[in-house]
Amino acid sequence: MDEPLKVEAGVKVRDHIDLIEEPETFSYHQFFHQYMIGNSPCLFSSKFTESWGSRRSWVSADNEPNWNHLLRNFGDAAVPVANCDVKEYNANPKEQVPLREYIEYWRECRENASPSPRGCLYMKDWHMQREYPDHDVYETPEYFSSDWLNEYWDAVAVDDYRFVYMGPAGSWTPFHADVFRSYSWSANICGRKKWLLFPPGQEEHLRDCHGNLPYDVTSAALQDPDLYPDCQKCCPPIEVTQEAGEIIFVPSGWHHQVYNVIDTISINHNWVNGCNVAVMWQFLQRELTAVQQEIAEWKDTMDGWDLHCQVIMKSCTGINYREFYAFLKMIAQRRFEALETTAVDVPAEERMAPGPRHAVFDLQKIADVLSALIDNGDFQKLDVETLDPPPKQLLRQLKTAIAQKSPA
Ligand SMILES: O=C(O)CCC(=O)C(=O)O
Ligand SMILES: [Fe+2]
Repeated sequence: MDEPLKVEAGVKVRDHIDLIEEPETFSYHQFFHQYMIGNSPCLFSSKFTESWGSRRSWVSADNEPNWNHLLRNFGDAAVPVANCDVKEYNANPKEQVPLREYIEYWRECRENASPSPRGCLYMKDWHMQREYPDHDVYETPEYFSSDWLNEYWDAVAVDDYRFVYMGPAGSWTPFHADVFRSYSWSANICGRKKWLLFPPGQEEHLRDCHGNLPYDVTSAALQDPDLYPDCQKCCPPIEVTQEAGEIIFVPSGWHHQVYNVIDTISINHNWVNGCNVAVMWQFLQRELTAVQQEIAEWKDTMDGWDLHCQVIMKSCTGINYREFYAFLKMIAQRRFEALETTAVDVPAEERMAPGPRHAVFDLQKIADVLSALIDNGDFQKLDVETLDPPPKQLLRQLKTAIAQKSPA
């Protein structure tokens, strides 16, 4: 079926989602409103990655991974490798191996053209950027630059949400939604991926008779109404093919399953900002509820049950309510500082540009979520007056700054 042409210059529809073709004519403002606020997926053409070092040095003339370059530069790095043939809960078990060893395996797979006895191995979630910050590999496009998640984790700890993936044809990532229900962008350095995307809420129809989400949405078991009673209600996924050099934007809370159609290397970031921090907060509340249900039987007999729930939440989810407060506080304080050095009389269309001009919008979104946090009964049980500053004081500061800096 022919897909309609979009009216906007430089935007086409391909595989039912927008393909943004021209960096020159696509503004941050457009991405902000249409895709981040709209929570709608899109693809960016390979023109957006043309200047990246990795698009040249990580790829050989025949568009295959440049093994020798990778070995020379990163051969000793310890990288996480998942076994796609083994299901552990709803993911694959991982082990750390030197990249050199993984590339050896990959080359053997190709030469033998038959499945390896070691299974289908997929190198994923390697924090390459953190380990090799000085290599000229890629630049984060401006569209994805309002990134509170990496801003916070860079500042407080040795952690980040910037990853490299490499895998042979047939390697894949099981059905999931991203950490904290963040956005993700993923750029193919070489290769081709097939994405199955489900709008938020559709996954509810994919729960089995015990309430669990599937590991593989293409499994024949989903057609069995005794096992998956609501599966027929689920809309078919949006199936997107992403070619070399293209970047896909996966919005918040969209479940997805991903295949490497041919040998593929990709770079991906997860990020949260003022457009989806409320989605993250909703997710954290659901995570806490799940922990509370899990240990409900000890609620009346255990000292410090609420604190205990927070400890479990931190270990399962990676963050708890106090840390979420610390996250909001740090971003707020950085925006206060930015505003002290920025003029406010900028034209409206520039106010949403990345950087400090985003600050008033960011403060407003932090204030909205902080109000909800302050009103939350589970948060109130956590000795919040000992936080520095106490949450209500931070909220007052936010409101004052917003009132002063908002254009009349
Ligand atoms: O490329 C993959 O295998 C998975 C990537 C993914 O899930 C993401 O970027 O959110
Ligand atoms: Fe993902």
